[in-house]
Amino acid sequence: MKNIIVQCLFCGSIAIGFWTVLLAYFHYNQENRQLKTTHEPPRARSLEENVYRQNHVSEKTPKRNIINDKIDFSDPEFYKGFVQYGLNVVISRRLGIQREVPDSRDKICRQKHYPFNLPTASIIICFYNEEFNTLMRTVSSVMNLTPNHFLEEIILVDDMSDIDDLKEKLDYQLELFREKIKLIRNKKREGLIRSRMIGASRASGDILVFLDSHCEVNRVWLEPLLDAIAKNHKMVVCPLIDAIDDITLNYTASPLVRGAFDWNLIFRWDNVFSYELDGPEGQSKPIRSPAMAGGIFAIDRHYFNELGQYDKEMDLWGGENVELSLRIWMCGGQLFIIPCSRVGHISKIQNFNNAALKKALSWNLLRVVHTWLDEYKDNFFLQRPSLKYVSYGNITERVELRKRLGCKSFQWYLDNIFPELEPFIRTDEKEWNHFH
Ligand SMILES: *[C@@H]1O[C@H](CO)[C@@H](O)[C@H](O)[C@H]1NC(C)=O
Ligand SMILES: *[C@@H]1O[C@H](CO)[C@@H](O)[C@H](O)[C@H]1NC(C)=O
Ligand SMILES: [Mn+2]
Repeated sequence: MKNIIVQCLFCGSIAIGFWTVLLAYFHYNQENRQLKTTHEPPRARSLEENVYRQNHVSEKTPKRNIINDKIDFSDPEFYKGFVQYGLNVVISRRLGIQREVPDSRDKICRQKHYPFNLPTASIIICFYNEEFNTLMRTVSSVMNLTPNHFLEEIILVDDMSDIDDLKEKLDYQLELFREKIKLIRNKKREGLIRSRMIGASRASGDILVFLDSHCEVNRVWLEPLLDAIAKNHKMVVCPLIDAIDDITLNYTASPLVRGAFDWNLIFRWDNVFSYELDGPEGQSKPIRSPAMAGGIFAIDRHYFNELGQYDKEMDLWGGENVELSLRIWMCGGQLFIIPCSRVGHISKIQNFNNAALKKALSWNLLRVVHTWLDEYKDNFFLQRPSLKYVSYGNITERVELRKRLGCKSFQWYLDNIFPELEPFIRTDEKEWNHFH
């Protein structure tokens, strides 16, 4: 079933063009909507990841029919907006620049108290051609739900968007929040990874908190993150990502999950062992996570620099989350998901025929493989044999960073942090290429 759908999507896009793909997507999407509900992960980065997720994570998801009669799929405004922004702009415009979302925290979390004195935070939000209201809801939810004395600033990094809404209209809107907001406009397209580094270099808060530009934070979202880092500055923490549906924009609480990946180094969500939730902390207990999903996490600013920020030779996006996750664990840090901190995120379907994104992802992953995987790099190449002799630039600096930080081996990471990454090899590159 999966293959048939994916092949239809793939062939359709070549033969009849993007509109067909989009139609097929809605059909597919509606058929599979039940699968995409509560386990909606955090970052659906590509079609192959969606398919992967639906096959690997969703079996346990309770089925819920959420096809909404009120959505007019033939509305040209809806179609145009969906192609441009990857979400339902009709509803987004209706919701406007701020709204309230349901409190998705566990009861135990609601009773927690956090110290009044915590480090301050710089919130860094990078965007590229984001829908105006969606971006503004990200900003306004942070402004509304973050205690003023913890909020050093919000740094918006515009990676050379070319949409009119994001020019004077954005400047005007931001005037309302003036003092706390810095807007940086890149002079050339830098991609997400370098844009985050640009944002971080301009930050002055104690803690850097990275958000995507299509998020809405929940109540008391920041305090649990700051508190965890205040106790251990080498602790890197992620909120639990709730799902904002790309079609209805409804907000749904997510169950506890941990971040993982397979030998393709493609991120996925993984179940949390039930024994980990025993004890008085129950559903509020921080979850040790082998990997982070991507754009949404908090890290001590000095620690981020000490740890070597990001690999600035990486392009656009992809792979940087796995690279940072490995670096954190292998070089003496820790990575946890804090379930009392909740941030909603719209999982957008990616433009799955974009050659530039595909190329950047391979390039980035190869840099991770050659820097961090030691003798296990062969497992990656068994999955992706066509990448074996592909160039990945100069990694000398990253290899030296690894030495300088005295990082442990990938074997150590497998033994201690991610024993569930089985040395099971399945050569399915052909299939993988269909998805891309
Ligand atoms: C989305 O939320 C609204 C308001 O809470 C509700 O009326 C509507 O039925 C929800 N739609 C779906 C598809 O769940
Ligand atoms: C790779 O980069 C390092 C420094 O980052 C430099 O010394 C070296 O010459 C570079 N190697 C090549 C082949 O360009
Ligand atoms: Mn995102």
